[in-house]
Amino acid sequence: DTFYKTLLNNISAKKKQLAILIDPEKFTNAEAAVFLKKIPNETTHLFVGGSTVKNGRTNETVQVLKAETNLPIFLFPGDYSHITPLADALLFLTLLSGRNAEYLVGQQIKAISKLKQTALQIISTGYILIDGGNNSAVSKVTKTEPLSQQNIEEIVHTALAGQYMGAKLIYLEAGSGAKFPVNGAIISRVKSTISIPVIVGGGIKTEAQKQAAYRAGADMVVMGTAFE
Ligand code: 1GP
Repeated sequence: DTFYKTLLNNISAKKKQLAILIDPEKFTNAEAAVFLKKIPNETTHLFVGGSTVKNGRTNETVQVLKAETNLPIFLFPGDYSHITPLADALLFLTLLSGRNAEYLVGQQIKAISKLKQTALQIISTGYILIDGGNNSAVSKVTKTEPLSQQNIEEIVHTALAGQYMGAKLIYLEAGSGAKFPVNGAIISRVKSTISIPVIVGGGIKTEAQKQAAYRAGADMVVMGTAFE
């Protein structure tokens, strides 16, 4: 679990972490080197994933990226079929905001036969979908409703339940391309309540939005659309 330990060490050292999310469906192999030059210098992680990715495309994307960068590559799968052994770690997501058993535990069980053949470091992640003002792909694919940004208590309780269930990370997700990101009041309440790292993503497009998320307590910010 060296990648998780590094993440915790960064937090102890007060180093804010930035993951750039690459959606294999929107990524051109030939432009990998150019893409990697464009992303911010302070990038600490690459996440690879999307809600709908064609068979084999994640594998190919990770392979191309691996040849060009030493940044750790974390899988952020929309479906168990996206898992590839070529990445470094897997965010083993459970969609705690929803009540669809398939995304709470079904996909996770389907993933096991793939994981047996890999050395992927597996990081249990409580994934909480929060309303970002658009009909997110996550919501459509999983057939679940996001939690309202007004209902901070529900979000905080969901995050703490995730921690008690054994999650090593909590991911507050407004959905890719969200109109508005998870607000700072939510991030800071979650951060002050739980004792595991908080990742925040969805709709963060500007430096100011990124800094606001960090100030509120995000240990890691995820940006995708801004660099597509
Ligand atoms: C989506 O949190 C990520 O799963 C990133 O969202 O594409 O809006 O940056 P954006």
